[in-house]
Amino acid sequence: MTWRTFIPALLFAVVASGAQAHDYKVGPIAIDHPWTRATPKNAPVAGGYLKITNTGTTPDRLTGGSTEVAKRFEVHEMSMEGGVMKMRELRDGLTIAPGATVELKPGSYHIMMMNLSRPLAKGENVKGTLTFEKAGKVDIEFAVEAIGGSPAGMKTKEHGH
Ligand SMILES: [Cu+2]
Repeated sequence: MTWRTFIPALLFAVVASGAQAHDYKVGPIAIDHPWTRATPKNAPVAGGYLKITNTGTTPDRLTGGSTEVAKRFEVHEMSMEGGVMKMRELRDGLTIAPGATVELKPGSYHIMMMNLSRPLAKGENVKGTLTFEKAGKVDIEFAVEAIGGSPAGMKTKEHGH
């Protein structure tokens, strides 16, 4: 690689990594890398994943939000019950203790975008908001990653509601 090609390659790498890691702040709440997965045609739901850190001194709660692609937005918990993976909506929201980081990820806590109005395509960004009980509302964007393996199929099946 000559210097003529090296410089553009370096710039591209910086831009690419900038797009990968995106974060947001609202009050003492820090949000890291919201992402979701591309969905097959006519998929009714998509999961939303991100890391939330509470840098404050009092607990806060993720109580809801919205996205531009779904009518409903729910905060879900996934857990093993008697050897079966179950999901349920956290109607009181997800508590983030002071100093704690909670990761919403496949197989664990997640955001459920329900009644999708269109399929999600890899590489696009989906605009949304998150609402915290104390810190308030924050605009975010979910980066759409490739269609996953089993979790995507599993979600479709388990979210027949
Ligand atoms: Cu769910």
